[in-house]
Amino acid sequence: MKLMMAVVQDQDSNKLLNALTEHNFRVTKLASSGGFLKSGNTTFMIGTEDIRVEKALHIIKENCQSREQLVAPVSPMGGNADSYVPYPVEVEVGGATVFVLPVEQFQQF
Ligand code: 2BA
Repeated sequence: MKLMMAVVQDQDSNKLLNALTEHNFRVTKLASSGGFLKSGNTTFMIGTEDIRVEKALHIIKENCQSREQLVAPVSPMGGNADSYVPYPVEVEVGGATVFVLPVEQFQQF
């Protein structure tokens, strides 16, 4: 068994949740935030059999798109003004960041 953890953008989360449950994946959806942008994203925990990992990856890829997002500048506030960029910078946020972990034990009570 594997535990998949997929970090996706909030805009894609409902579509992805519906697609995963339609294909009988069991899913837990968590509200999360990215350390870099410090804005909200969504993390899915998906526990599944090894042979279904590729199918889940395919569904995630199909339902999550990458987008440009603006990073607002942070005032230096007494820090080093040389590296301060006074205008918003665009970064490309990926469709999904997925970790696939082995599960040692799975119990339900
Ligand atoms: P954030 O940490 O808010 O990062 C959002 C986007 O900002 C990233 O998109 C990347 O394009 C950029 N970025 C992040 N750190 C950067 C840095 N040090 N310098 C320059 N640009 C940087 P993605 O790579 O697609 O990541 C989207 C979200 O997935 C991340 O949001 C974070 O929540 C999660 N994530 C990505 N890699 C991770 C990792 N290795 N471990 C845990 N979470 C991760």
